[in-house]
Amino acid sequence: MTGDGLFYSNGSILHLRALGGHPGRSVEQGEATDRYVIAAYAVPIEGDYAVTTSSLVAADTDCGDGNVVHVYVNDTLVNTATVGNGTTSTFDIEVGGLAVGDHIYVAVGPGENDFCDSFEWDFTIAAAN
Ligand SMILES: [Ca+2]
Repeated sequence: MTGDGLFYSNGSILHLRALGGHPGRSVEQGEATDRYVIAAYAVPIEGDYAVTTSSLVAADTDCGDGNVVHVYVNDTLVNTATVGNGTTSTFDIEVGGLAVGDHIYVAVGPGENDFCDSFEWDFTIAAAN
């Protein structure tokens, strides 16, 4: 994964890096929708896929309510994990057979607010071909 230093135009610090990031603001904070950071993976070879060895740490324990993780296959939500402030959760899921060009999205959102929502994460998109 590449790409960092993206800053949200309303002054929030939404950004995503290979090993962590920070979501944007929430509906409760006046946004039209909760602002997620999203990693997208295009399936290169038909086969069975899974998200494995996943972890998300809501790393900043100073304040806030933690984070929310959603895993989508194309437009279908297949897994959700809530990660309380200062805790770690997994979001492993076997997503089954996918075709070339299908996408797996892993999205991290703010929950009720984006206060102290810096997170650390890791996961693998595994193919059982
Ligand atoms: Ca939060």
